[in-house]
Amino acid sequence: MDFLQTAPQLVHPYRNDRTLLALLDRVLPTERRAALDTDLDALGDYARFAWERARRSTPRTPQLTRWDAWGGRADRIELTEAWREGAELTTRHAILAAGHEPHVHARLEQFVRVYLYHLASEFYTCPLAMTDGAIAALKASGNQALIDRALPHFLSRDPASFWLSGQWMTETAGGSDVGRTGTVARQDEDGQWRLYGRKWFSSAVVGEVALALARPEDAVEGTAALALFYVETMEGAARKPGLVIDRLKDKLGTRELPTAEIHLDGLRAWPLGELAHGVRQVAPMLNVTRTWNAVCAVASMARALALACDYAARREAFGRPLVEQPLHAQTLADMRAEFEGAFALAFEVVQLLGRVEQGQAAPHDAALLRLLTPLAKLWTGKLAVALCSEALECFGGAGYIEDTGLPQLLRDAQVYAIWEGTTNVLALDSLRALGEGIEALGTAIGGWVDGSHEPEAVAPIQATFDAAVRQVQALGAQRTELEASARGLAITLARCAAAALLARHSTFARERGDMRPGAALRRFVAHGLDRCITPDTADTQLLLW
Ligand code: MFK
Repeated sequence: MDFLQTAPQLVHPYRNDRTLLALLDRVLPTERRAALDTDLDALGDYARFAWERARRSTPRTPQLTRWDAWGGRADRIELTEAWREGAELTTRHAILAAGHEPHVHARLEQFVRVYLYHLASEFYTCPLAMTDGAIAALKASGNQALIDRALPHFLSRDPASFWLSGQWMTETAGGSDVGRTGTVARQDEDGQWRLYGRKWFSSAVVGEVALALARPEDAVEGTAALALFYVETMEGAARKPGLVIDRLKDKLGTRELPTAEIHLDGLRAWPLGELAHGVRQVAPMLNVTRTWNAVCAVASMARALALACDYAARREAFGRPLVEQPLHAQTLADMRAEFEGAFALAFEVVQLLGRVEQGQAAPHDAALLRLLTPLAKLWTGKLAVALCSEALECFGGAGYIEDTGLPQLLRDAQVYAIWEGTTNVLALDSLRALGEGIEALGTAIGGWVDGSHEPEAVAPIQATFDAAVRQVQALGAQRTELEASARGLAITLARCAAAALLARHSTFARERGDMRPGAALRRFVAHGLDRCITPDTADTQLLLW
């Protein structure tokens, strides 16, 4: 019999995730921690079950049936098993509801559930993120009628009454540049607003609600004239005739997620607020979905790392397990240090969001949240691709074979850098937030590294941050240069923040005898924090063609 390699096993994603356990130990009061434990344990069980189930089944994608046998419009979408379980899992574990409970840890308790559920859900978390974002946008709008109508469904703990919301922004002309939106809002003879147009990337068209950007008829061009509308998509069990599904997208990854091209043909709509400044009104939604994006990117990294580490102990080469090979061990430890930095930053954003929403923010918290949200989204999005790619390599050829489940990790990870604004769009967004944000970040970093036992690791954090601030000041009003350097600047600031958070955590861990976070800090800093570039517009032009 030929040699048979045993497959990697997924260790329990909750009980065996020491980074997650340490965060909960550090932040949550004992009684809240105990109350959460059973729920997280069950989500970890489900994640393992879902991984095993996916290994036993042929991969499936959603199927759209556009017409029935008699020529009538059907627009019926058959979903995968995990998607069919989505509402039940979400409501049973209060994955949305937990985030809106009236206490300061609500967001943390929500996002640790998201972190555990995400991959098992087959990206059902995408419409959950948008629904969570819709809750934020509706609350910010103060539109009590819509709040009373939709929030009880979004926050329901009963699958029978649970609703999902989409976010209909992207069009063929307006992807990142949403200001080019062509969908028109028109009032009928009864004064009812109706939407007409084509939305090009409707993630999760299976939802009952969507928030849609549209230009009121006769409004001028540009972003400021757009309005934000609330729509409902279902009439009982049938999709409303004003919503036509043209086709489902054939994507690189997230294949279980039914992303659709749709037409709006008179779908009834209600404005959230004033009939302008729709992007300003949808911004609370964007900032929430970008936080989901960061946490889910970190969840993909955790999965890739867990499988690579398990395999390193199982797989022997050149007479010993991979984990005992110096270069392989070095590679895994490098990945682990980067993952821990990303985890620390994503969950700091989560906690800041919780404090700000619950009115328990310290003076600089709102400005810090506004800056760290795009930084965390863009850096974790890129890192997830790099780390999943590295993890695949840890399996050699097996990492390239579809039915190991490993290539899907990489294909899916690519979406984090694109969804909810590409890396460059997010880097430019971080420039919007630098004004108050940079001082807030400086103050925060000072607090996070205070009392650290790792002066040699901490010194470069402060030095790199100071140099980045000097670069911002030097570029000042030179907009072209500032924009050209925005990505390098954003990643530098993200890495400085992550390193400082690792320093804070290593201080906590060291006092409890755990030296591993200190090792992660030293290694993360050794990988370098500075990603700033000196923009050279003339050279850039020479290199374009
Ligand atoms: C599992 C993980 C789940 C993740 C969810 C997955 C869902 C996937 C579905 C999608 O990907 S949907 C597509 C997402 N599309 C985008 O994210 C659009 C990317 N483009 C941008 O982010 C642009 O920056 C944006 C359209 C928001 C604005 O561009 P503009 O046209 O240059 O607008 P402008 O004039 O700069 O901003 C308009 C207003 O919004 C300004 O406020 P004022 O009206 O008061 O001046 C901005 O300050 C404000 N604003 C923009 N971004 C903001 C913001 N305010 C707060 N936070 C922000 N992030």
